[in-house]
Amino acid sequence: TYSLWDGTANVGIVCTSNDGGATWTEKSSGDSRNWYGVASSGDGKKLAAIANNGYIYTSSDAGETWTARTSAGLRYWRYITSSNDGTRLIAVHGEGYIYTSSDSGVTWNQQATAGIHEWRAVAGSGDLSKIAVVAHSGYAGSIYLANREPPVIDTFNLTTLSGAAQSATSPAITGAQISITSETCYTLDESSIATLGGVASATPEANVDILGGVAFDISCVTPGGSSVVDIALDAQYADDGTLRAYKGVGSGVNTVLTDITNQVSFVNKQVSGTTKTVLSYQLADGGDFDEDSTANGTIVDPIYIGLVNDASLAATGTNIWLLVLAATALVGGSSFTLHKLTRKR
Ligand SMILES: [Ca+2]
Repeated sequence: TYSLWDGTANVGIVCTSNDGGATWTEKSSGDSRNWYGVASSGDGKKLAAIANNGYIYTSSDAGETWTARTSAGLRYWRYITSSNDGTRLIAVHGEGYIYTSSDSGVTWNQQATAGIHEWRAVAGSGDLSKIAVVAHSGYAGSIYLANREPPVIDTFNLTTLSGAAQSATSPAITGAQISITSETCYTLDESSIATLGGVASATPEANVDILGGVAFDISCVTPGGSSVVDIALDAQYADDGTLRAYKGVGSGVNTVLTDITNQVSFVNKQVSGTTKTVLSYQLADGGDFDEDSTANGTIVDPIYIGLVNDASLAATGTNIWLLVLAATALVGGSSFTLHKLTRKR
């Protein structure tokens, strides 16, 4: 038997178990709460807990550390459930709407179509594409079923840009295709789309040629939303370890670049029947990569792409990349500095 409550009214703790419930460990969220529900990803790493007359709390390290997610408000939370991968969450409270998150609880969307009810519990399929929610009789009890709308994809071919908007010179950039996928931020503002050239100096690595940049704004239906971006270069690079991604501040030759390669992926895959190198990353309105730095319904994203021009490095890039990964795992916080040093050998 286990004591999950410490005996004091309105004070609770969170406990987790790694062995199917044989032994339990108390986890602190910073201070005790009147917990009402908890949900977990399939691997047990991503947890989300709700407090009565409190906030939603999330953990991405199996309950070691917790973050209060205040954007959904201080409410009489009653139930929370998680998708298998831990990215999607649905939470309900005792006097209002259903709340959903598609980014592991960082941002929340109010779902008003089912109305205001005294919600009690939620169940769903593994990806939470199908859900069932039950309401207590206080506001007319009933069972509600919902199917999640698939994410919206918006695509733009940079070859269709007018000359004035086409400042890059590398065909890999000028012939690229932007594709964004999201349920909340899925509209490319076509008047904002341009390719960027003219970055003549100040690359973080001496042996990197900047192929050019791509600038575009994304409109969101919900402020604070996020979008997955794929930029399919009009080229196929055999070794994705020779590609770099940068954020740029400023313009033209005064642009200051910051290496964000470790926060994106370069993958060769089929795009419209041709294998191309695709740069993929995630943008969030108000997140680190949003140039206006505010959750205002618009994501502003210039990104630059670089190519290591050292032929000997390119030929062995894959092996060096693995060494960098191994070294990074050892040194943790010093990884950025080591990245650059290792690659320059
Ligand atoms: Ca913004």
